[in-house]
Amino acid sequence: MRTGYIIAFALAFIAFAANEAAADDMGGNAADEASQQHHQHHEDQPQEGDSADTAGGHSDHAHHEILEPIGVMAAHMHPKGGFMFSYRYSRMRMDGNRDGTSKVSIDEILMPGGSYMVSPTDMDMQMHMFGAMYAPADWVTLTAMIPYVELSMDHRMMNQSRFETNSKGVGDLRLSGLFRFFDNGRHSAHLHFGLSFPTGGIGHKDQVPVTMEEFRNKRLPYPMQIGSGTWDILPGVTYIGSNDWLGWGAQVIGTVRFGENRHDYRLGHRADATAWITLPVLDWLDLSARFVYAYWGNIEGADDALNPNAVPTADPNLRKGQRIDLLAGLSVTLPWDRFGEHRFGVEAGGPPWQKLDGPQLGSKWRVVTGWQLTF
Ligand SMILES: [Cu+2]
Repeated sequence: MRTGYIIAFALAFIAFAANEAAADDMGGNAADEASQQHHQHHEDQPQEGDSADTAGGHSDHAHHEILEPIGVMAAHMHPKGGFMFSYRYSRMRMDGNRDGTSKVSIDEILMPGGSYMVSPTDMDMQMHMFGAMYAPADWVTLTAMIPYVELSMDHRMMNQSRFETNSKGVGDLRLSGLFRFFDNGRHSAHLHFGLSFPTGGIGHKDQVPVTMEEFRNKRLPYPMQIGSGTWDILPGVTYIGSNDWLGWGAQVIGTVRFGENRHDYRLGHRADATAWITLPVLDWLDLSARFVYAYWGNIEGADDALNPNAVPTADPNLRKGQRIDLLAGLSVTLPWDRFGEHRFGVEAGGPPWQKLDGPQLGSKWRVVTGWQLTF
């Protein structure tokens, strides 16, 4: 299946990159002082703090040395006074409709075979996520994240003609506190208490058909809106562990929404669970494999500006779903230490399984790349 190809491709790319890197290492020219230092951090146990250098800002990065895959948010903490800035670009491709675990064809959705005038066919979701982390104390790290989202959805109508709608804008600001409640060097765990602010727009409009021939600038259906419109709380827990040659972790985060937004609905609650392993293969290169499970509920209430009989995306009861994604990743710690520590990561994969209250667009693949700067 296509998912298999994506994962195989990602693994082949990783193997190729690792091979190139190993060849480089043998040449000896890439192994400068700084990267040697990093190598030791990788190999050492977190608490050993072995050299004078590590007594500075970098020492407590022990927790940082085998880092989580780039797509995982807030899975590590920082030592007191530590800062991090990050930027992630992610993209998800959705293609084809599903109901339950099976595919549904356009002809089964559109009249006369089905009951709708319009059906979505595919969708492209892009997100630019800006993040910051700061640790006022060793046991607490504060995080802020704000996304800029671009959405594009293709449709087909009963008369077989096609149209596309687009929306873009700043999404919901998320502020979280991470509180460590366990740490023995090899294993640590923290709780998340987060709040999502309704900074993202829920009134995005574009040209949509009101009849087969006439288009008007109208409010877009739920999946084309950028924000939730409600204040949401984000409770969670993360566990991370490592031994001398492997890192691993798991995280569960909920999104619990309250009240109703100004368009008289609230999005379904969410649960996101993930588990990963990270293998440091070189002093500057980590490979990762990750399992992701996501659940999201149906919408409560309804936006009166939308007609759920015209298109499935406007039906608040056709939003619920569950999905498993398998992702392969790599992350590179860049050798410049002067302005903090730079790390670049990529993660990609797709869903071997998804179950949707449909017809609803299914996910095909996703990729996230990111850059992190730690002080
Ligand atoms: Cu960080």
